[in-house]
Amino acid sequence: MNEKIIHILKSHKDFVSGEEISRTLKISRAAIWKYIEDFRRQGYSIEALPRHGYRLLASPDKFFPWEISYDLGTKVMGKNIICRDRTSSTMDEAFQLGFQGMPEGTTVLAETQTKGRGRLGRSWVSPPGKGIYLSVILRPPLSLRDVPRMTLLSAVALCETIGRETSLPARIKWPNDILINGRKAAGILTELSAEADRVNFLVVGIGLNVNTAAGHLPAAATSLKIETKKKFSRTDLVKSFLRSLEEWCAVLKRDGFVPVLARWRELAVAWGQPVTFLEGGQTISGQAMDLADDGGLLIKLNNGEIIKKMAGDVIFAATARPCG
Ligand code: BT5
Repeated sequence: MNEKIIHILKSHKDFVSGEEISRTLKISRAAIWKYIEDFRRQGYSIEALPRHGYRLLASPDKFFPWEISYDLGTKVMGKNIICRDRTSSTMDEAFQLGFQGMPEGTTVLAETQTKGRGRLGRSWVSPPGKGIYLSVILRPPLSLRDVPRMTLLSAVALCETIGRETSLPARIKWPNDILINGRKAAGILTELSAEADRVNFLVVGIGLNVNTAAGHLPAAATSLKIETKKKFSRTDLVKSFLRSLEEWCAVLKRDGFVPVLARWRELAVAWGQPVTFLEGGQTISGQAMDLADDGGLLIKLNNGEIIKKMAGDVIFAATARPCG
């Protein structure tokens, strides 16, 4: 009912009468009033005038399922949305839901995470109310070998979202970072539940620094606000990302990975640049050459040999700044 009432208010630029809401939703006007009071307690600014009805003036800067679902327009992504004020990690919650059989596209969002994680046990700094901490369940018909491609696909969707919504020059750094002007604004984490060679489901996690101040982030990080001096609607960004993810998943289904990889290559930084590659305490120096068709990174060593890496961290020698 929350969703229906907010959507009616949102679809009227001006007042909408209590009578009309009551007629549409078949609930009493007293019940509507109770919902309105509840919304106000949650931070909504709603004007109520006798003989005019209700008018939505402002929505709070907070994740609510009914805010994400308004005008979302997707068929799968974000059809089930769970919003938490605080959680250990949206990955944990999404995994629980995945095991319970929740469908593809189920999305968990949190205002903050107490144990937000990156790869290899690293942590993801998740200041409250400023960033996007999102996990989405995917159930693609993929073999284990092809799973890294979903990280690439998600990176394309997120990078395009940032570009579209902010006009910032967002770029992908292999395999899972989104950089803006050389600093990390977002990271992507893909985890999976699998049996033998069969993927049950994947969880793709997105951490994006939106309105976060520099003092709340690691030194090599940035946020959309730091880059633009402007505040962005986290809800609009989430919606835009879910649409983008759905579109790219449709491309994958229809045309395979070739167009995804092509777009990834266009959006990526580092081609031809000298890099240092870190993996399990080992360091390799060379030149980042290209993306392999399976999502691996091709590195030309100083002796001319070309090797492929499937996991690890890239450091640009030019800046000597680890962005991972
Ligand atoms: C990643 O790991 O970049 C993947 C991050 C995924 C986070 C999302 S948030 C929603 C979902 N729930 C979770 O618990 N996780 C996902 P990795 O490549 O390992 O990078 C981790 C490194 O990024 C850290 O060691 C820090 O150096 C840096 N870092 C941590 N927090 C950051 C932040 N907020 N912004 C930029 N860099 C950060």
